[in-house]
Amino acid sequence: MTNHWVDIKNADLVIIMGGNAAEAHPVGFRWVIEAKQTRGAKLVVVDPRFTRSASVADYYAPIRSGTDIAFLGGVINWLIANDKINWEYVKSYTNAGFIVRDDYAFDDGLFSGWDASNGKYADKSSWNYQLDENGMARVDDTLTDPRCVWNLMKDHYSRYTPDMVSSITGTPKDQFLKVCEMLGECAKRDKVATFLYALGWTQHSIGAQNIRTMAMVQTMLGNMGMAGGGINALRGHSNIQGLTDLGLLSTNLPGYLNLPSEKQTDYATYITQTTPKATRPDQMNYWGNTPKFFVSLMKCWFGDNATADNNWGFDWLPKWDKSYDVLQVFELMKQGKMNGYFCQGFNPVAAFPNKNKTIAALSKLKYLVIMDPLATDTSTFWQNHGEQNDVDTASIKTEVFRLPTTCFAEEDGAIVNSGRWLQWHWKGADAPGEAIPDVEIMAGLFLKLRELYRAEGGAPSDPIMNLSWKYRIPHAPMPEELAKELNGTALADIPDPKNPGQFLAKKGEQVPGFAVLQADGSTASGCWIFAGSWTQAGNQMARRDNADPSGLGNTLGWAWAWPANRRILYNRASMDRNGVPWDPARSLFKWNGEKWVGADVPDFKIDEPPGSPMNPFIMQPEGVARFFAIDKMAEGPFPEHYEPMESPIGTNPLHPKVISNPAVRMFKDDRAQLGEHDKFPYVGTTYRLTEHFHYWTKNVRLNAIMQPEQFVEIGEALAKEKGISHGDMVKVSSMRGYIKARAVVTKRIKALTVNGKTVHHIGVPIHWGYEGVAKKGFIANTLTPFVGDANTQTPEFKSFLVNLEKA
Ligand SMILES: Nc1nc2c(c(=O)[nH]1)N[C@H]1C(S)=C(S)[C@@H](COP(=O)(O)OP(=O)(O)OC[C@H]3O[C@@H](n4cnc5c(=O)[nH]c(N)nc54)[C@H](O)[C@@H]3O)O[C@H]1N2
Ligand SMILES: Nc1nc2c(c(=O)[nH]1)N[C@H]1C(S)=C(S)[C@@H](COP(=O)(O)OP(=O)(O)OC[C@H]3O[C@@H](n4cnc5c(=O)[nH]c(N)nc54)[C@H](O)[C@@H]3O)O[C@H]1N2
Ligand SMILES: [Mo]
Repeated sequence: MTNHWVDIKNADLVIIMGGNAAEAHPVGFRWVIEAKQTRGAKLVVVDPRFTRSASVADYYAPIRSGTDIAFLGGVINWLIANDKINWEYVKSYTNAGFIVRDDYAFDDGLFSGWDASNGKYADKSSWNYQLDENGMARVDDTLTDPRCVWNLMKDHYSRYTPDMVSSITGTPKDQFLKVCEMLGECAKRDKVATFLYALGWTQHSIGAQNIRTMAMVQTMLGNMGMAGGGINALRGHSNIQGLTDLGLLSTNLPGYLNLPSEKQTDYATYITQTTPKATRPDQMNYWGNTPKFFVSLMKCWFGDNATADNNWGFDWLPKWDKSYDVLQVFELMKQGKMNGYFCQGFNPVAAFPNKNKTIAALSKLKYLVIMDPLATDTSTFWQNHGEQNDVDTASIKTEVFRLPTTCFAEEDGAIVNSGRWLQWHWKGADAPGEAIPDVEIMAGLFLKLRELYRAEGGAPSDPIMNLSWKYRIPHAPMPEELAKELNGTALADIPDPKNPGQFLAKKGEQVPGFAVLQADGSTASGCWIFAGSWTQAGNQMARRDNADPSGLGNTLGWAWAWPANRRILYNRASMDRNGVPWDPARSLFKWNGEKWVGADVPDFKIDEPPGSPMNPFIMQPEGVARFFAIDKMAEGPFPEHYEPMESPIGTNPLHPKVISNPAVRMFKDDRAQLGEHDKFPYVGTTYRLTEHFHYWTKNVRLNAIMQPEQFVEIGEALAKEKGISHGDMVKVSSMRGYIKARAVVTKRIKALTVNGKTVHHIGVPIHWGYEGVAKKGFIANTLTPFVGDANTQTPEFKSFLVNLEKA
């Protein structure tokens, strides 16, 4: 979230699109109700299904799954055509006026740089600004240059007319226009909208671009940096925010630093390529500090062994040749290229697409280690469970080890919530039986490996032998020790450059924040964005002061938020260039003559006076929000509507030659397993229910009683056409396999008219399987295709093709 849970109460308009917060985030959803009750905010829900969120909405519009870029691209077109823009914001704080290179082009579904022979965007250099002789981007503040971002954007989305939008999305035109009008109101300075989204947007082959399109709308309206605004990803698992913060994605290091690639063979190349240079004068360009964060990380990991002479241990880091996302890993496993797999708090048989492929892949392993408090469907994948998992046990040689772990309620620690708040918690009970914390299992494994390397040698041993391991009990590092390490310490006295003779931190002290981190090895920090969470003043995450002087809900004394305890990101953009808030009722700061003071921690130099040319989007080298995303995204600088990989219409009304996302990565066998709409005419979409949490609450009798068995939701029109009644058993099949389930015939899913054709959705909740106390069921992911978003590789769980029969 750019903002945070409580801040939702400050919105005038809440759009839930690409999520179902009432069901999946019922506790946080209270702030939506708070906004409705205390300020008369309106709630709009756009979803293929009339959900529990929709049931309390002021306005609901249906949409075909996988077509939100068409919808929001249409919103962009409508906002421009109807002049519903916060112009001063757009001109001051965005790249609207930046001039794009002459060789950038878009034609018939493809952007410039497409290499037809390789089926790739081999060269993205044209997706960039024109630079002057000093390397600064050229800008036309009047927005008249035909090559400026604004005019290219206007042109790009002019194709997204209300009729085209309705034809692609199936949203009736009047309903689409109603949402445009409600959003258009929020171009006013004192009206702010927030978008709440989750998997309904991310689980698509164009997922990341769904989110970009919304960010563009919010930027046009001037809602970024505002209390009650922003783009708000409602995260899933408890602490999944912490997972990405700590760099558990395969090409990341902690704090969103890049892991070096195999092309960056030496430190100088890596650090130069990953440290951006400002592309406009006088900008903060915060990532310019990358060397400080990187060196501090290496000092945390390798301690005294990391020195300037050995480039802080750069050679000990793995270098990636490709992304090792879970799709990639299971593909390699299926190809027999992996011996072992550690499965920690993950139930891939149930959770990952194309269950039959997952089973085939696991069957190729020599060993599988399950670290989990429970028996999962993955831990017994080798058992024949009848029709639900019809495997030949005798032919599977995989040895399975089960290591019982504790769960979060049985240990102390911090959890990072969607609003980036690190909240410390204390264990509620001791773990039963032989369960031990994950950390102890990993520590034990490390110590054993190091012992083996010590005794026997062998390459590559350096990363393990050089790791710093200074915990009081080596086989059981304490959560407190780990938390302090993530914050970081001064390894020498750190002089204060502004006050000679004084120090920002003394040797051995916890650093007060990331501004103190150094690139010369005199500081260590395990995750620079967490610096400030455990300072000399103690554990900031355990703070529980909910005083809220501004009434905006920022409660700066409650827990601690990264970065720097800031609650609303880009908050300098809540004011005009002269420091006047766009909306006095949402004022976050005042300039007191020396610095900014107020209801949040400034996302800006605290002593940079009003009127300065420094822009508020400090993480960008040009300091502004991007409508045009320079050379970053896989499929283009402007989001474009592409059909799901399995399209119910088999064409793209905008450009029939390029139907689906051309930049997706698909493995050969999986492409052969894509279905066509003549055989699989219905849109399958998967989702969760309040009564279950994924695949583990089926072990809990009460949850199992509330939602005992797999069902699928079917609209009345389709049920009638197929002669299916409420409660019948049905078979739902895709190119990957089939499931059997009970039919729930509902008014909540309506047929949509798409490109002149009737399209039906079939809703498939995801929670059952063959383990647990709930009724044994099929695994929903038997149906889903093995393809991910082109940027993130999040699987396309939300839109695929199925057929339906009475069982
Ligand atoms: N009770 C409960 N709560 C949970 C979980 C749980 O298992 N149980 N899981 C947690 C986790 S890990 C996560 S990630 C979150 C997920 O939170 P959500 O994303 O909110 O949950 P989902 O039910 O997967 O799907 C959201 C909605 O997206 C809609 N949708 C599908 N396709 C599209 C589309 O193309 N466009 C639009 N606009 N909408 C679409 C679906 O109809 C569905 O209503 O929930 C978390 N909360
Ligand atoms: N078709 C379809 N598939 C989906 C989705 C969808 O919407 N549609 N959603 C996807 C999403 S967003 C998610 S997040 C995944 C969820 O997929 P998983 O993460 O695989 O699902 P969970 O059942 O939450 O499994 C987590 C496991 O962690 C264990 N666990 C709990 N606490 C601890 C702990 O402290 N330590 C260890 N080691 N284990 C612990 C639990 O017992 C459980 O078995 O499913 C994905 N799959
Ligand atoms: Mo999730």
